[in-house]
Amino acid sequence: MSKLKNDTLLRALLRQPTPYTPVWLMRQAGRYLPEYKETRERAGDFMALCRNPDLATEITLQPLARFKLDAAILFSDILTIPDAMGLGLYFAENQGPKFTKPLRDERDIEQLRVPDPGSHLRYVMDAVSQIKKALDNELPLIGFSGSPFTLACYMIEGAASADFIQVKTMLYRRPDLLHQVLATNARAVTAYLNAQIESGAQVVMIFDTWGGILPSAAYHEFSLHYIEQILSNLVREHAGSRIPTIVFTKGGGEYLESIAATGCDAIGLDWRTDIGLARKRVGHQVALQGNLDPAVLLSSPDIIVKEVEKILQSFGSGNGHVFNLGHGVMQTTPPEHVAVMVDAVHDLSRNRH
Ligand code: 1CP
Repeated sequence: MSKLKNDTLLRALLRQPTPYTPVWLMRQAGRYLPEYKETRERAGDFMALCRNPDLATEITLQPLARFKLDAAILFSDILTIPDAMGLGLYFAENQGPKFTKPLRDERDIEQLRVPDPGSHLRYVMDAVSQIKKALDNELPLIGFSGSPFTLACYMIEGAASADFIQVKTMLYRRPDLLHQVLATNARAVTAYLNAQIESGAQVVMIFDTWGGILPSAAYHEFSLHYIEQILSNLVREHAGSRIPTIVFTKGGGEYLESIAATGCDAIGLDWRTDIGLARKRVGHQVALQGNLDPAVLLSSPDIIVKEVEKILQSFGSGNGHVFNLGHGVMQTTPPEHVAVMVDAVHDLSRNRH
């Protein structure tokens, strides 16, 4: 038995009965909140926030003070792993993430090592422990990592990209080299997530933001295969509780059956997939998380309520749904609209359980 006061997220992820549909938002802490911008200003830059457990805790709690969310998510970033591998992460103002030493040739790849989560990534584990303590068993804490392929995209390009041409070029010209990066990343992600679980994360989510850019066969070979490897090496039970896992591949709607077969507990759906059809395909195997189009939150309260209702209706009655957006909250989202969404999910889902 969990001592959590609100365990609806854990129960829904394990497809157990809940009184209502739990809800949280990808990127629920971030630049759409004025209090986030204020704290970030104080810290100087984004990585300074991640590296300081007091500030990471403060920011994790900010959306929980405003909205009746059913989960907290660690405030950090997926790129902490490549940074700990020595690639030199930095954020240029309004330009997204960059690396000073991206993987440029075979030698760089040969030198790549799995970072020890207890030393190079100690600051993340300290943040997890401190957030867990601050939550005081009110809500579950979600830990996360990028997928090996999504991390490789940034490590090889050296920055965000619209088309990931260098990664794809390596995939076709030197698949052996890309596999070498992915195998190292998979070991790094496994150690990182297991350390987050040891530090107190009660759910873990793998963000495969860029798996959807690949052709189907390449998706299975270069992305899903490594996710499956991670899942089979994760600690699935800690302190007497099952640790549910969520896999989110943006653009992965075609692959639901093969994602479900990896052994994850839940699949995160982006906004393109019909959640009712997804449930028919894999709902007997896994829970589903999603999948309101983040742009709906730019509309108006009455439209938001209608769109929430459509998703709840499409999923239908019963267990196994965690409400979320189909991708991260947009920066221009009015915070009041998030409150409308969260309250609508709770109010409109009670008679479906
Ligand atoms: O203040 C700022 O300027 C930094 C903006 C920011 C924030 C708020 C970045 C830089 N990362 C984050 C936090 C973050 N990143 C969280 C926090 C927890 C939460 O509240 O949900 C999480 C889960 C992430 C994960 C992440 N980082 C992903 C996967 C999820 C997704 O959105 O697809 C990816 C791809 C990144 C890389 C990254 N970090 C930051 C940016 C702007 C980006 C995207 C770069 C790109 O466009 O390719």
